[in-house]
Amino acid sequence: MTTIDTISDAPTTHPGLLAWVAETAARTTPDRVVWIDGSAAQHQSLIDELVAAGTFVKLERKPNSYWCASDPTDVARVEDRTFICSPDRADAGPTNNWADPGEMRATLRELYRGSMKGRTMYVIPFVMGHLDAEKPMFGVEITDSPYVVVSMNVMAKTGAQVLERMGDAADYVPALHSIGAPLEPGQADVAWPCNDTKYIVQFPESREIQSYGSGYGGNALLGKKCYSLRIASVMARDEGWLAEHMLILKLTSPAGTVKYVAAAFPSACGKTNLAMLEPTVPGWKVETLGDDIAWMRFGRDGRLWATNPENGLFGVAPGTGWDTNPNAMRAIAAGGSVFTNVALTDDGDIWWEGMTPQPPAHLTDWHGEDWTPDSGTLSSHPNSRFCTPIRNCPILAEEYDDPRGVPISAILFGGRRKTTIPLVTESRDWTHGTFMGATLSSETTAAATGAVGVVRRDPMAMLPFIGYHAGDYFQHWIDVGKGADADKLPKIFYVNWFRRDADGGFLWPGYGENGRVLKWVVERLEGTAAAVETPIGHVPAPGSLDVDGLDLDQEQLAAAVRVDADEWRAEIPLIQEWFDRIGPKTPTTLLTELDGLRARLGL
Ligand code: GTP
Ligand code: SPV
Ligand code: MN
Repeated sequence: MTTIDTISDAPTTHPGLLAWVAETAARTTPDRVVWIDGSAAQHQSLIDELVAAGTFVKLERKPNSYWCASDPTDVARVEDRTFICSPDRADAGPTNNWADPGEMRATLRELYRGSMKGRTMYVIPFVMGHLDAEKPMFGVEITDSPYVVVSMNVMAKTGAQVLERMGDAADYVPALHSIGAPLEPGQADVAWPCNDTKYIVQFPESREIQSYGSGYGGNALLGKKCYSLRIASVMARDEGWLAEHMLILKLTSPAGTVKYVAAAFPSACGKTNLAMLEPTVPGWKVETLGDDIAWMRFGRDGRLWATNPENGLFGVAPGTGWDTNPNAMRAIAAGGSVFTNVALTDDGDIWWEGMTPQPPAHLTDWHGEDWTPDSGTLSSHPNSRFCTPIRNCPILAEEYDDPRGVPISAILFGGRRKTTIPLVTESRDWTHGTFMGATLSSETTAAATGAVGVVRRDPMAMLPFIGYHAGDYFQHWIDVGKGADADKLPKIFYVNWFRRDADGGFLWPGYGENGRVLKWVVERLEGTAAAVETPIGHVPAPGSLDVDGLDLDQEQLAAAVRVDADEWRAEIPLIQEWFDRIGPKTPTTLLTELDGLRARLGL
């Protein structure tokens, strides 16, 4: 093996970065090192290589777009293989996997030894958020996966512009990724190389990320969940801001009043759909700022301002159709997308369950097998994804590119619950809203490996993404509220689009009709909509939710918004159990909220 000269060809003189790249190349022993420059030409040449390797299939029916199937074992985030390696185990808290950082580093060091043999090591300088932010959030991902490079080029700002801005001294988050599939000389490659051993590791104190064995989404595109949520949540705690699993949307009323709303729903529970909503209520308009991550800081005006650190959409494919999310359909039609684990049509397009009411007569499914509507299997994996530049979104708000972000008026928390949780509930104040977020529950989805449909607490939709102790995270939310002017804080609401009737059908039609709930939220902010006080908060008074033109009988609507005291009484022990699990760090204010709820329910 020859030693690669990583220094003389490098497009930077940043000494720390050069040292890290040299050290990583020496350990992982790739055949060559390529610096990502962010150019269209380099992006295209990587795509061409992926096509030649059989990883990508060029789509005939979408401009510059590609189909790709992962290894069937590498289809989602692996929460059981995700670690928060703080020096003190207590700092990771009861909701994260922990390992001693020294031991974890040693384990990974061995795994990375020679792990890029026969492959190219790519160095991706990137920035999450604005390049012209007061303190740009730099990262550098090293990876041996060209799929990851192409996806990172879509999801973040990458390349020469970032290196230039970093100069010789900027701090950055080093994010090392290897698929763990070295190639011996002459060994044939596979379309999706990966390793059965997987580690997704955050070192929060030193702001480092190391990932091994998976090429998929949040496991491998390290700027996304690993940096912008797990590491950033720790930065946010230290610096007094919030890094959240939230969409950001701009809502304009028929009168022209603009409100910005952020909403946290767990993975595969509706953020992308709400962010791109086409409201059915006449005159209301939604524009998109972000569909997955919000960073929120207080402005000089005392309001909470949100930015979306991402540059692309990594959206759930199934269920996305012209009737549910036409703006996502337009975004993917505009080109420049990578589709992973969806089905291929015979004429070189993509399809997935829910795209059209009638499936095509024949498809190639995500396993590469022939598929017909009679196959009795899903053509696309439930967590199949489209990766698309956010600029493709036809309703992208002009403020998207403003480094200051937008001032948030309302925060929605929501989950996927068949029972108990009403369509919409308004909190009394920030602390009560924090209680709603802290006790948020949802049925698990295919976005992570493991059982689907199991109810679990997913606080602020951040369970898999809080980079520290969940009790401290709750306290941070409370402190953020305490330090602020109450009148300027966003109002907090709890929503549930997924309540079911006795036959298992959705009580609420969802999607574009959710604009009716947004309208009620705005009218509550403005003090014009009526609400009923209940033990759990304020819910729409009869007649206050605009259901004009909606084909929904009164009984069904009542069932969607109903607060069922028995269901809530059954929920109390689950909340208690959850706080017991969080332990002594559960803020007393949240325990007091729980006591209050108990009393109001007559317990
Ligand atoms: P992540 O990207 O994993 O964080 O997911 P997300 O929160 O952005 O979820 P997304 O909007 O992609 O929706 C996930 C699934 O929920 C899709 O299959 C949607 O079709 C479905 N969904 C979204 N909104 C609604 C709704 O209002 N009602 C119903 N019934 N389903 C919805
Ligand atoms: C999620 O699971 O919340 C996602 C997809 O947004 S991933 O990038 O894989 O984390
Ligand atoms: Mn997400």
